[in-house]
Amino acid sequence: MFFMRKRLWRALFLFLMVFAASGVAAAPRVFKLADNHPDGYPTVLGDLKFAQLVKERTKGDIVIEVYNNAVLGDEKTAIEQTQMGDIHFIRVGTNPLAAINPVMNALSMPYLYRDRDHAFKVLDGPIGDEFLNSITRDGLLGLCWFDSGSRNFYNSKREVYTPADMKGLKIRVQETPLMMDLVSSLGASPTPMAYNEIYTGVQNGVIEGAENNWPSYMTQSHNEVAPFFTVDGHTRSPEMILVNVDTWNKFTSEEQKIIKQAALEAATFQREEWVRQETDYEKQAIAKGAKIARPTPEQYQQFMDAVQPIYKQPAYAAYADIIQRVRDVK
Ligand code: GTR
Repeated sequence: MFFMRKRLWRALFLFLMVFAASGVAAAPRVFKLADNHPDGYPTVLGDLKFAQLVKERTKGDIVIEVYNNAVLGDEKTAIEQTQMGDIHFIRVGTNPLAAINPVMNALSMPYLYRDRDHAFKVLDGPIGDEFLNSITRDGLLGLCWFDSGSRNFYNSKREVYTPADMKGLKIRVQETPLMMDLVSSLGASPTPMAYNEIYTGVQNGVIEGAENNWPSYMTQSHNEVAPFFTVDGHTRSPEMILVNVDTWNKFTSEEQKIIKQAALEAATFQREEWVRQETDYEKQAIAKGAKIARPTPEQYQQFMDAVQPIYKQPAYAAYADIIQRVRDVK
């Protein structure tokens, strides 16, 4: 009897050893990441890089599936679903996030950054970290900062060199009061609308233009309906990968370290990809007949002057100290 049992244990032990050596792993844990951009867009490439690094470094245990092209819903809905945990990760910018946490406005104020370098010094420093963490209040945690360039106006009607040229234009904006205030301060008429409705919106005259960076302008084919593009760089809406806080808390601290590190490396990759694609799309826009207006320094100053009253509005003056800290970053 005793020998029988011993043999049984040995057989079981052997079986387990063979099983472990065969590399049969436990079923992977699968998570969803939402992005509203098409295949090949810099943020989507960044998302995929992130997913790939996490999968490699957890030996296939954590699998992040990238659902781009807004297949999980428009940006507003996708943010809400990520807050609820139906979506686990999302790539999104400060403008759409301001709808759930207005402090995000502080990083999207018009003509806030001197240039790209300044923006990344802010985002990669203590201020950027505070923002990645501040959104935990709303069930989300930011993991890294992606590049999204600067936003520019474009329309179907005429060349725009100064705020006076903007007068009365119906411009689509992201669904946030700051962007509405910005467009109003330039004398145009803001219309909040989902991203994927812009093209037909311009086509059927509900709006006459919108504002965005080069990759968005071109990948959404907005150049076809709104060929007058003004390089005014009125704002940056830095983008992040965020994770639902409950999802995050269920990871072990070792896994959290891997995920955070993967996000940071994916961001480095994404920023390089961004610069490359931004230049390409600008060239493509010109080749495809977009009429590019580049305001002179004096005209540019008119845009800057026109938006200054926004800084005094109570909703944004509330963040005057953060805004000052951003400006002080050298
Ligand atoms: C893009 C951004 C999108 C979306 C879009 C918009 O630059 O990457 O996530 O916010 O702008 O204007 O709706």
